[in-house]
Amino acid sequence: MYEVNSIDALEVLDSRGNPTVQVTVTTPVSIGKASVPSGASTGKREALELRDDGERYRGKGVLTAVENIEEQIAPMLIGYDVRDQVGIDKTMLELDGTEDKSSLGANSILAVSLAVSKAAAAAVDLPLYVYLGRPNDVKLPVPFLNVINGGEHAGNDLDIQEHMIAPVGASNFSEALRMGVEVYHALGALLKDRYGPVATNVGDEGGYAPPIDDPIEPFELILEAIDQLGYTGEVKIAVDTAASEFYTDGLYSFGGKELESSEMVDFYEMLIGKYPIVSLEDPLAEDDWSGFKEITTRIGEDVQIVGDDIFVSNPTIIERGISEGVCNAVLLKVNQIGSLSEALDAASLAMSSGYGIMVSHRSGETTDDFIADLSVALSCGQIKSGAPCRGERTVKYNRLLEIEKELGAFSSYGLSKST
Ligand code: 2PG
Ligand code: MG
Repeated sequence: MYEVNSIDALEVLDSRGNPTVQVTVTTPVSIGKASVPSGASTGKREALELRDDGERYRGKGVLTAVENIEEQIAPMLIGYDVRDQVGIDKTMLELDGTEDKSSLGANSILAVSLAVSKAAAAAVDLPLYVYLGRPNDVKLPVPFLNVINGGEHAGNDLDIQEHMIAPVGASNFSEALRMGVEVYHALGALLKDRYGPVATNVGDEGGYAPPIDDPIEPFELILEAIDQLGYTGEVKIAVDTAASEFYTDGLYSFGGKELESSEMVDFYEMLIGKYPIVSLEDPLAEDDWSGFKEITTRIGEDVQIVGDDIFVSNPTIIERGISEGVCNAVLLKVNQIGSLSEALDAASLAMSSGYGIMVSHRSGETTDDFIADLSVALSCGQIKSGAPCRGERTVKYNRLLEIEKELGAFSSYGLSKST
């Protein structure tokens, strides 16, 4: 009843019009379908996303990954019990045999891994967030909504990649989403008023991409939108700088200047003093471990410092971070590590060490809503899935609305205790 009957793979498109892998796993009683996302500002140590190269789809095709699933992974897994997630993932990792999953491709392995978990949840007739989670502790996450895009995700001159709002003062998820959406639209009106309609064009993650280059201006605009609606103190601000993207030879090319690591930390110290900022992700570059250590020591008590490119959701690297006192939270992206079991290991490690966890989408997404259930299963209290705009982003937030309704009085909302 629970054995894998078939595994089918298909090349489909992501939100940027690039190919990605979709997998359907069937058992005699269930179907699980999953597709994998893809990043633009990727960490160097992420598991390898296998692309075909050549002319087709400008080298971005994934037919080799599809073939690897159908010809190597599927024959190996037919007959396995889908409830044995760890065993299935381990079998795929052994078949791949490389550190970075470069033989089969992390996109092949992850697509199967996620589809297996969905087929298992359906087979035992449980919602995915219950199947993956802890039934006596269900928390709906604070949505970190990306409202202004920059960096690699937008065609403007902002160096900071993501300016987000976090409705931490809401009493439940649906209220948080509503408040966030209202701020998003108020901000859109402000931008249109000040810079013309072109300023409301959106970037890869659905946040506005206005023609601004001053790194401070987005914070002023966001704060104005929050205050205008009377949400002062209830809706806070968060940042993903993605600083690896502008770091060369030990210097940060930021806001038209060349800054040393500690000058970047000075900038953040000023920023958190002036604006209601609760979280700073990748404030420094992935190779600047001493800078990360400095920022965690200097302001880690006052603000969440999230490691994305520096940790790449990899338990071994997170372990090093924990032992060196680097960051106090982990960004969790399932495709950075390439299998569900390893992503869950990364989450357990972070949790047991008092580190926060923010479950995250990628800038190239699909309409798969897996991460919504994952965030509730982990009860980690935080998710970022881009702006409340564009279907591949809102599908995750909409799934959380469904989960909240389903849980009724059994759910709680908000940041977890460690954050
Ligand atoms: C990030 C992500 C998602 P990308 O840096 O956190 O917002 O971007 O998927 O391009 O790495
Ligand atoms: Mg990031």
